Amino acid sequence: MTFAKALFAATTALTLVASAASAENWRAWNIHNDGHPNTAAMDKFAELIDTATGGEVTLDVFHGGVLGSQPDALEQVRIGAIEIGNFNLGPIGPMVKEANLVSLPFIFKSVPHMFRVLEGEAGQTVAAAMGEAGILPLAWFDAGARSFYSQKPINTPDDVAGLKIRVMNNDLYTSMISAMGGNPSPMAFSEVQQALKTGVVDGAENNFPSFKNVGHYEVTTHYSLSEHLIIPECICVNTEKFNALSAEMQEAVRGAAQEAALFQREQWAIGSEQARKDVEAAGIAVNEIADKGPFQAAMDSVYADYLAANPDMKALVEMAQATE
Ligand code: GTR
Repeated sequence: MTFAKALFAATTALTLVASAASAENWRAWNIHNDGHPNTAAMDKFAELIDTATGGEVTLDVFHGGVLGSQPDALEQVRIGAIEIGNFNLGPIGPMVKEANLVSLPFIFKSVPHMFRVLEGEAGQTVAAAMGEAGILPLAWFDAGARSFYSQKPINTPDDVAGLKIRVMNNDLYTSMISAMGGNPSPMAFSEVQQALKTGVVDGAENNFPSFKNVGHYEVTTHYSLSEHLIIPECICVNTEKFNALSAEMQEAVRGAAQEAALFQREQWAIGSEQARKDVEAAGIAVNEIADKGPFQAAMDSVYADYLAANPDMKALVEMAQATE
C-alpha cells in the first residue's frame, strides 16, 4: 500500500469511527395509537429525520403512551431521559408559564387564528420559554378544538353544573370547569375511558380523533360542540440534545419536524372529519351550541383570577387577543 493509500484508508476509518460516535438514536414519545393522525405523523417524522440527516439522527417512536403518562414524559424530555415527543401544550403550562397562553379558554377565534398567534411574536415568546425550560418546540401540530362529551347534551354552562368532568393536568382547566359549576377531575388520558364507563366521571372534553381513537365514544352518548379550547401540539426536543448537534444537523432535524407537521395538518383535516363521521355512525349525537356567549362569559372570572395571579402574562394575552 502506498503512503497516500494508507493515509486515505486511515482517514476513512477515522471518519467512520467519528460518524458512528456522533450518530444519535433518539427515543420519541407519542400518546396515540394506530389510526390517530399524530401516530402517522410521528412515523413520517422518523422517516424524514433519517433521510434529512443521512442517518446521523434516527428515531424510535414509542406509540400508545408506553413510555409514560404525558406529565411524566414531559419531565423525561425536560431532563433528557427521552429525547423527543409529540406533546399537547396543555400539560406544559404547569412547567412553562408562557405556554399557558394557549390554555386560556376561548383565547383563539379559530384554528387558523391560533396558528397566526403561534407564528407571530407571542408564539416566539412561548417557544423561547419552552426552550429555556428544556422542551424546545421544533414544529406545531393541529389539534382542532376540544368540546364536551357526556351522557346528555350540553348547551349552556348550567348543563355542566354538577357534572364531574375529567380534565388534563393544569389548574386553568380545573378553574374552567369550576367556573361553570362543574366538578373538575384531573386524570391521565389512559384512565379516562374506564372512568367514563364506571361513572367515576360524568364527562370529559377532547377533539374528535381522541374521542374516537381511545373509545370514549363507546361509553358516552352526546358530543356538544363547545369548542372551548384550541390547544396546539408540538414536536418538542430536549434543548441540550438539540443544541449539541452541529448547525447543519439542527437545520435538518428542524426541517424534518416542520415537514412532518405539514403532513400532520393534512392528516388531521382528513382524520378529524372521518372521526366525527365514525362516532356519529356509531350513535353519538353531536350538537351545535347556538350561543357560546354564556360559556365565554363564565370565563371572565377565570381570566381575572389568572391575570391577578400572573400579572406578567397580561402583555402576552393581550398580544394574542390583538392578533388578527
Ligand atoms: C389529546 C392529545 C393528547 C392528550 C389528550 C388528553 O387530544 O392529543 O396529547 O393531551 O388529548 O386529553 O390527555
